[in-house]
Amino acid sequence: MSRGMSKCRITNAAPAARVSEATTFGDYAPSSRGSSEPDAMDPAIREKIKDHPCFSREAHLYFARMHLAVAPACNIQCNYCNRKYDCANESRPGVASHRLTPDQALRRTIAVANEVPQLSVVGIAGPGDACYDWRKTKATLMPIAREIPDVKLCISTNGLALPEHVDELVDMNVGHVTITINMVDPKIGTKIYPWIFYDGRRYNGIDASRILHERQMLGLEMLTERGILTKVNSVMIPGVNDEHLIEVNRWVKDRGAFMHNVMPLISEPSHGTVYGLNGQRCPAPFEVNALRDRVEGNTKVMRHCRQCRADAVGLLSDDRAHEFTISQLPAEATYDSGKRQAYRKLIERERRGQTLDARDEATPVSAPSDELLLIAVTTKGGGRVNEHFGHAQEMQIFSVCQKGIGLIGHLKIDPYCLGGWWEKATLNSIINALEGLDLLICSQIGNSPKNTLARRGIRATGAYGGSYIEQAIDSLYSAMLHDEALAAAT
Ligand code: CLF
Ligand code: SF4
Repeated sequence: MSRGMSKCRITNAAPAARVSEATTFGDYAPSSRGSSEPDAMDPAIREKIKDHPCFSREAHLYFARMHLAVAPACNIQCNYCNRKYDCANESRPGVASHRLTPDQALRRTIAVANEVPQLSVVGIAGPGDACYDWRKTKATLMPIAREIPDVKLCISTNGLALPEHVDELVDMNVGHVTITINMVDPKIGTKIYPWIFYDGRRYNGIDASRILHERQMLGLEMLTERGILTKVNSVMIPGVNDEHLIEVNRWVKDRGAFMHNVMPLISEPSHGTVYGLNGQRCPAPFEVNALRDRVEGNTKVMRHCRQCRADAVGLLSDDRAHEFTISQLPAEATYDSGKRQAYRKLIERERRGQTLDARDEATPVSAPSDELLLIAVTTKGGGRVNEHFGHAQEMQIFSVCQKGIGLIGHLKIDPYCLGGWWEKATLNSIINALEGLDLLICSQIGNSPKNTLARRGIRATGAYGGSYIEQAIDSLYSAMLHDEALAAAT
């Protein structure tokens, strides 16, 4: 606890934030989100989110989604999008997806459902717009609903073509919809959207943004009326809509949005987007985090988004898309629910005794201190400390103070331990990326990296392997306050 209110930097959801890009921590103002009492949640909503990895932070520890890249066409132009890449609203630019036919999509879904026990949600998130490319979206979701009735269906859309499909979404039992809403003021929209294609013609400038805005609000209201759970994604574009997203949050909350996901703009010249070519800067991780703090409370705020690709498969932290490419799919497959049902029973036992609400909110800690620490945790999922430092591909970053424990974001890294030998340069990059953190909790760590981290002021411990993450943090934090854990942490 030596550094007390550390000046720490938060990395958050920067999708390509490999440590080699010198992601660091700093300028973090302690979050006010550590409410000690979880919101009372409507049991019907709790039921809807309990196994959706995006709508519940807790569920993302256990459950996986898969995306089907069946909808390449789009009806608007965003200045952060280059059509040779996936839809930047729901995917990581620069990663091309396999475009699937509805038939291939069904075979892929059956293959994944048979092999990935965590699968709970099938979504269509581009590569264009699921509602505009409606014929393919519908032709994909209907047979999946028929053949695999125990998966949840989800789509993501820019909202322009949403209103005319809301009733069909209800009929198809699509329970979760994400709308990307970046503005509620069409003047600001003109800086984001050069044109839209609507009702058989192209609109430019303020007319385009006004129509888009009206359709987005109408679509959101219609979904709310019909009981479909909605999440709003907003791309934070510094100097364009960053402050304005507070207003966006108010509008979408008033229209029933369950969750708001403020995502950082991804913009590099090599992507060939308008913003990339114009030098539009991306928000720093601490800016994203500060904005999320400001909208927290009005709606639930998503902090665990990975801005995943349009063909992603698996836990949000463990993309397995490469195992299910078109060439690997069996010509025919029959759905077998065995693995998934066995896994669900296991997870129900695992979750017993822990309330979903409590783990979705900050967990109050017992320590009587207002000092704040930043902690990196290595995990393979399941909410536990269960990954070796050398094998980790991602670290989850938590803050802990008297108010509670809060997930801040994640840091993507390359594993430095490769089958018995070390990649020294990779290890150094990881250690550099952890600059500003106070603690590292992992299932195991060698003496050499542990000592190197200690020299950089980061105490590392492998003493909590197998524990639940929040319990490990709570124990360590409390023990440190009482000066009892120094031996374990050094
Ligand atoms: Fe896919 Fe989106 Fe449904 Fe999730 S993703 S369509 S709501 S099932 Fe999730 Fe991926 Fe973030 Fe999207 S982590 S980009 S929020
Ligand atoms: Fe690109 Fe998606 Fe915007 Fe369409 S909605 S222009 S695919 S980012």
